[in-house]
Parts: sequence; structure tokens; C-alpha cells
Amino acid sequence: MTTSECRVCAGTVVEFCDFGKQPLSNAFVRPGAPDEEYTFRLAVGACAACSMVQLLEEVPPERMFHAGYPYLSSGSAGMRRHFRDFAEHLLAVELLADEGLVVELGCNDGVMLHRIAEAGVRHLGVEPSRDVAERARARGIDVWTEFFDTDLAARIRAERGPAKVIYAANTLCHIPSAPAILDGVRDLLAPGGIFVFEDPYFADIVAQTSYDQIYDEHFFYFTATSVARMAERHGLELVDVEHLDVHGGELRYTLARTGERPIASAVGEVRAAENRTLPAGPDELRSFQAAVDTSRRELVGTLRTLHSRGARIAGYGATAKSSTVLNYCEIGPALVPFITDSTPSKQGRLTPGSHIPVCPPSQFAARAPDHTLLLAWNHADEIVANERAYRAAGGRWIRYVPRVRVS
Ligand code: DWN
Ligand code: SAH
Ligand code: ZN
Repeated sequence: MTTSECRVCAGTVVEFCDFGKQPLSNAFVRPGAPDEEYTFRLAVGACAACSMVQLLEEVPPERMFHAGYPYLSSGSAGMRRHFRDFAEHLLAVELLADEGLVVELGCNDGVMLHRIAEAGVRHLGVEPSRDVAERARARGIDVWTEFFDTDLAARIRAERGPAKVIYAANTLCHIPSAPAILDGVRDLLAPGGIFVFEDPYFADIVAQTSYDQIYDEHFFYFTATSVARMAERHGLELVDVEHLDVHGGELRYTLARTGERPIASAVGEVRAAENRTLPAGPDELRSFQAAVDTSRRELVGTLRTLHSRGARIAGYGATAKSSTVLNYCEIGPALVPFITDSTPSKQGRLTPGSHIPVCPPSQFAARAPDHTLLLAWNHADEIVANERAYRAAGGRWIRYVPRVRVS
């Protein structure tokens, strides 16, 4: 068990869960003679002073987010709908007849901003991963291929003026220097402007033992309580919070400069619920490691039993999340010979660490596995509906969140 210095308050972060050495979740390997893979120790702790849950060891951002970063946000119909709905909300509520600027951090392939651009609203995407940023640009979106930080915030303000809305989906939790970034956000906001961000909700991770949300890119695991405390330290205030069903359960946080916006009742309600239900600190959170290890035992037991009976098993969705599951459970190509994924730059590669070949969806139909491990479980409704024929032909899905089950 180790400790580290809290990135929010410089207090002591005490470890409560350890996954050992792990590769980078999106570093898909070329088959042949793979180079030695970069690894780091994946362990999570909670700050005894401010309650922020965070990794104990951080990976340099440039190692994770670079020209070849493979994840495409537009890869699921559910997420395309989710971001379109949010863009429509902004257009209807926050940007009415306004010349305001919208800045998105981590805009990826432009899944949200393309609607804003289409509506003719002034906008800027900040996206350090070059290939995905190019995809956004090809859709008519203005993108800077850079890491957002306080210097960049000042440059945006100087060149484009203050922002009415700053948005970050599944991005703030990726940035270990997020607390410092909040200073940049505060100074970039126009009077009355808002910073909206959404990230996996730690309370959902605990409730569902969805430990696969824990990987290199997810540095912070936010709650309304920890976010409200972090915001206060940077002249910002948590003014609204909303639970989202996407990506296995997230919270959408709205921050404004202190005193500039009324505080919605949801903030107090969610914080009170966290007080009642979330383990209070690192000592109480140690039961999470036990739940993770039970889940691992059940999943490995299920796969080994099926394999010993001669079942042919595949995986569905070479997700970043699956890196933690496959490597922590030591599931390799002997148990799961291939994983299907629709992302072109993942296909033809091997999964990081576990070295399972990634194949295009056409292979899934052709190879007709008996059982399929649903690694993209957060997109289950969409995938199971699209693969009706697989189930109708007798194929079975294996899930592991919140419990291991075959159906
Ligand atoms: O936070 C993050 C989220 C937003 O995206 C990033 N750090 C990295 C990434 O995480 P992930 O890889 O776990 O995300 P998803 O959205 O669960 O990935 C789904 C994967 O499954 C993609 O590779 C696409 C693939 N897929 C597919 O092959 N067929 C997805 C669907 C819906 C399908 O029908
Ligand atoms: N917003 C998208 C993408 C999430 S993946 C979605 O919700 O689907 C995380 C993204 O954040 C990656 O595209 C990565 O390149 C980007 N990112 C990482 N660090 C960043 C930083 N400091 N500033 C802006 N974007 C960053
Ligand atoms: Zn702290």
C-alpha cells in the first residue's frame, strides 16, 4: 500500500485498490515483433483531506494522446445522440441570440461541436490527438491541436475573447493538472458563463464494481463532493449536477464563477446521497478491492468452464476499459482468440498487454462464436440490438457489470 500527494489539495492520497503493472489502454500493438510495451503501476487512492479519488501514478499525457490516438467518439449511435442532444440544449438555452463563444476541450472527432458549427455559432475545439482532430476539421470545425492548459486558456481569450460555454466530456478526468486548469477555465469564462463537464461517476463505479473504468487515461474519479471542494479552491462553484446513463453512469457538472449563478437543488441532493452511501475514506474503500477480486474470480471461472467445454469465445469492443479487465484477469488469446471492433485503426492490431487480435465486424459474423464477452458493456443496448441475428442463432453474451452473467 502506498501514498502520493493529492493533485487537488496537496494532502495525502491513500491507496485502496491496486491492479499491478498495466500497459496503456489505447496502445494497440502491431503484430509481428512488438516493441516492448510501456507499463506503469495502476493503483487508485483517495485523499484523506479533500476526498478526491485519483491514480497514484500518472502517465505523461503525450504518451497517451498523440497523432495515432485511436478512439473515435462518433463510433456509437448512442453517443452521437447524446452529444447532439447536448448541443441542441446549448443552442436552445445558453446561446440564444448570442454571439457567445463555445470552447470544447477534448472535442475528438467533433461529435458534439459539428452541430454547434452547423448552427453558425462561434466555437473552438482543443484536441491534442492529431488524427481525431483532423476528422473534426474535415467536418468544418475549428480545432487547435494542443493540450489545454492555463497558457492556452489565456491565448484563446486573447485571440477569440471570453467563452460563454466551456465543455469537456470525458476529458477533465484525463488531465492530472485539472486543478490548475480550472484557473484557466475561470479566466476564460465570460461573465455568467459556465464550464460543463461530464465524467464517469465514482459512486456508480463502486455500486457496480465497474473497475474497468480504472485505467491510465482516467486519472480522477469524481464525485459531486470532491468536485465542489476542488472548484471552491479556484474561485468556481458547483451550481448544477445531473446524472447521465452513458458510459456506465456519469455525472454532468456545471461550474460558474463563485456567486454568478444560482445553485440548483440537485447539488445538495446528490452531495447528501454521497454522504449517506459512499464509503467515507480510503479505509472504508478497501472493500472495493475485495469486490473487484470476486468479480475477477467469477469472470475467469466462467470463461475457463466454457472453454473447457469446447465453447468458442470472442470479445466485442476493444475498449480502453477492457485493457484493465483483460490484463488484470490475465485473459489472452488462448481463452478469447479475437475481439471485434468497428474502429479502423484498432483493426489488425493486438490489444495492449493481452495481445488478442482485433478484427473488423465482418469477422464476427463469419466466425460465429458460441459466447461473446461484451467488453463494450456500456453500449449493450445498441450492440445487442444490432446483433439480433447472433443471439437468434444461439449465440450468448457474457457480461461482467454489475455481475458476471451469461444470457
Ligand atoms: O473516456 C474515454 C471514453 C469516452 O472513450 C476514453 N478514455 C477512451 C474511450 O473509452 P472506451 O474505449 O472504453 O470507450 P467505449 O465508447 O466504450 O468504446 C467502445 C468501443 O467499441 C469502440 O472501440 C468502438 C467499439 N464498438 C463496436 O465495435 N461496435 C462500439 C459499438 C457501439 C459497436 O456497435
Ligand atoms: N470528448 C470525447 C473524447 C473523450 S476521449 C468523448 O466524450 O467521447 C479524451 C479526449 O481528450 C481525447 O481525444 C484526448 O486527445 C483529449 N485530451 C487529453 N488531454 C487533453 C487536454 N489537456 N486538453 C484537451 N484535450 C485533451
Ligand atoms: Zn486532496
